[in-house]
Amino acid sequence: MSDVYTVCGMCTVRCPAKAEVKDGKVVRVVGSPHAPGIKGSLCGRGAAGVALLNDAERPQKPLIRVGERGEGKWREASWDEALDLVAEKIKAAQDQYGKKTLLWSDRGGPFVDLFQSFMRGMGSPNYCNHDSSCARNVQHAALSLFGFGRKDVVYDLKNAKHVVLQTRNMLEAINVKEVNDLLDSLGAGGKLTVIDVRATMSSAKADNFFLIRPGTDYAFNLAVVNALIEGGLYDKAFVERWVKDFDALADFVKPHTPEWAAAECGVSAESIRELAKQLAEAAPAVIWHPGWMVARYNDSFDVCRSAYYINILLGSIGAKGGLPLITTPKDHGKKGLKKLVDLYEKPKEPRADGAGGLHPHIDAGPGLVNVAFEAVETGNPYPVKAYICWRHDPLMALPDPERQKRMLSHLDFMVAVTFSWSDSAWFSDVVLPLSTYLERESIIGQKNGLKPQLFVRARAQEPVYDSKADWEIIAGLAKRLGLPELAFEKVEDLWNFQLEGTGVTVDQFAAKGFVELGEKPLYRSVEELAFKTPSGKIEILSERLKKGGRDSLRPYKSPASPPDGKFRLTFGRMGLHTQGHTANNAVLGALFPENILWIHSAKAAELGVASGDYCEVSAGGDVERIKAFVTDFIHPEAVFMVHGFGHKLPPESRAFGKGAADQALMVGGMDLYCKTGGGMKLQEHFVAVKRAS
Ligand SMILES: Nc1nc2c(c(=O)[nH]1)N[C@H]1C(S)=C(S)[C@@H](COP(=O)(O)OP(=O)(O)OC[C@H]3O[C@@H](n4cnc5c(=O)[nH]c(N)nc54)[C@H](O)[C@@H]3O)O[C@H]1N2
Ligand SMILES: Nc1nc2c(c(=O)[nH]1)N[C@H]1C(S)=C(S)[C@@H](COP(=O)(O)OP(=O)(O)OC[C@H]3O[C@@H](n4cnc5c(=O)[nH]c(N)nc54)[C@H](O)[C@@H]3O)O[C@H]1N2
Ligand code: SF4
Ligand SMILES: [Mo]
Repeated sequence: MSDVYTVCGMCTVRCPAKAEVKDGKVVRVVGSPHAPGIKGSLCGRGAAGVALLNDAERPQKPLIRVGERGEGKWREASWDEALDLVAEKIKAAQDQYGKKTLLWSDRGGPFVDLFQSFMRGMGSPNYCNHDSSCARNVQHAALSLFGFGRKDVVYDLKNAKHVVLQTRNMLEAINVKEVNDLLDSLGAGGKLTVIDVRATMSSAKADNFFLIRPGTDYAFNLAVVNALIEGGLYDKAFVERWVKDFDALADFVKPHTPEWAAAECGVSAESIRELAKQLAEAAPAVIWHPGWMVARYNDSFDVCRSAYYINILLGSIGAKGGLPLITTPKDHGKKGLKKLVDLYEKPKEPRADGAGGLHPHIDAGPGLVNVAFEAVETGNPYPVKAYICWRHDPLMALPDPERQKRMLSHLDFMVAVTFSWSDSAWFSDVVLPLSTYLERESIIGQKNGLKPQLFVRARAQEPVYDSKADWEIIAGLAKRLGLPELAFEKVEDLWNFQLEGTGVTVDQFAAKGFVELGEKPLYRSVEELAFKTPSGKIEILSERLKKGGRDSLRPYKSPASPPDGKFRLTFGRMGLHTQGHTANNAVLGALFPENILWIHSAKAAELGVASGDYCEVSAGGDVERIKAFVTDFIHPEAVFMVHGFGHKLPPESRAFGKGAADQALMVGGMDLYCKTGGGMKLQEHFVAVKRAS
């Protein structure tokens, strides 16, 4: 038996892991014993990763479409033939429509440097990731206030004295280190407040739990800001030194008293005031989590901004136990990775989605993939004809798959790179099978926390099927498309390129899978912490938003209650599944085979629905079948389901037909996104529910 230190790949968090290998096969995967926050254990999904390896229900060879798009008729091809075809199609589209006609989308994360450099090399500005359906609103909220992004601060959960989770279910929407750190803080006497539309594992551990009316979080937060300011409970020294336009905020929240919010949210005014008091007592070691999956409402961007106002007023920005600033290798006297993306010049042409150009307040980095799809459909601002869909399943992850298929039908060519079947791969012209994370290496990633580190995924065993690693596929394409710089023959050559100048060598990763670039966690003092805004301060009235013609302090608008007989569709995670790609996992699917519909007991009684009954949930012509879970612990206006079910792909026999697809009920959802924050509005949909016959 031997150990290979690697990185879990069962979700996007990528926890440090150890694969135990016997006779060249991985037999077990556990958490890295060397990473303190991991404590040697992965989550259930991580532990089930081995089931992926021998799963015959994943694409095993490159496939080329022979029937109509989406019909599911394929022929197997060699890698040479498939890569030749992909290169030829990309070239043909670029010859006809120009370089910028090439679109890319992926799932973001620490290993995208390779992909971004490929797109730069190809001369197209249209690199996108999934984030308009995830964290764009919170990213733009951070950019607007601080001038830096959401990941430039750390959530110092371990040292926090009071954590507030709002639209966050940390104990089920798992990041192993975060979960461990939160539990450590609670063990040491820290307080937890949870604000949700239903009870969760997180609320079960909470000191305060507020079950609020769906979509009223902005009102709740404005009332907390009001209570902090009017009650003189805020950190005056911090505000004086670091906050520009505090008076504008104080004026703005004047009418938004806890009494006012009580009527909106269904939470008593006293409990809002009491919460403000508790937070002030724990300040600055307070984290009001600004959110992660915040592509939900018309005003989700304002919710994120207002969560940051509270952290600002409590002085927790830059504070230990609050939201301290990340450090870079430079802060520790070291040098970071050499970037592949710097191999090529940034394409000068404007992005098809307008990010950073037509819409200057929108971060051009990952753009807005849903808006790029509009360009595919309309040819505006220019034709987008070739699409590389890499580790992304938009037909599951963006709303209204039928509409998306109509949009994507305007493409000349689409290729999916994936390790599992997905609706989007099924709709492509070519499917390139990626090796599972246990069978492939990654490029080296850099994590800039309190103590920065470099980390890498090692190959724990050879591929079971005819699949390849990301870097091998990119190298194959690069060779064919005139980018010799990316046509690495060996992964060590790629790693050595990245490590140049860092003083770190490839062999140093074997012992732990990561190399730390600092002696100890570094808390930079607020004085060193330069806000990257024009004024160098936290800007309540944002110059960045003004440039895009957007207001900073937007009035609260009460969300519509569902029309009679309808419910607001809400969704989220559970501990044993990742998005849409684990429903067919042999182990995880057996443990939790289908999602269920949470519905309030009073409403269920009106509909004659009992727990365990099958229901039909419908909207805009789509009908989904799902089992009911009747409970008092959800707001009566909402129904809730875990995302990622309702698969209907023939090769996925275990997941086929089980549960409901929330995204299919979001008919018209491709047109709903926040023009200020960039996030989609996935919870602005009402559904009808009835007992299935
Ligand atoms: N097990 C597991 N863990 C994961 C993932 C996974 O797929 N599976 N995915 C990862 C990813 S990509 C992300 S983005 C994160 C997401 O992490 P989270 O955002 O924490 O997870 P969710 O479950 O999507 O949503 C959290 C909660 O928001 C609640 N909610 C819905 N509407 C409202 C509302 O109007 N107000 C309030 N206050 N609450 C509301 C839901 O009931 C849910 O409990 O999880 C990450 N971790
Ligand atoms: N209706 C609705 N829509 C949602 C959500 C929701 O809760 N409800 N959640 C939103 C959120 S928070 C997010 S983050 C997105 C997620 O959306 P996606 O990013 O699309 O989700 P994943 O399932 O993580 O990955 C997509 C595909 O990539 C493949 N894959 C997974 N890992 C890898 C890998 O390492 N490499 C490669 N090449 N392929 C891989 C999977 O097999 C899967 O087919 O969806 C968003 N959309
Ligand atoms: S949170 Fe779980 S599935 Fe995600 S990387 Fe960590 S162990 Fe793997
Ligand atoms: Mo996400």
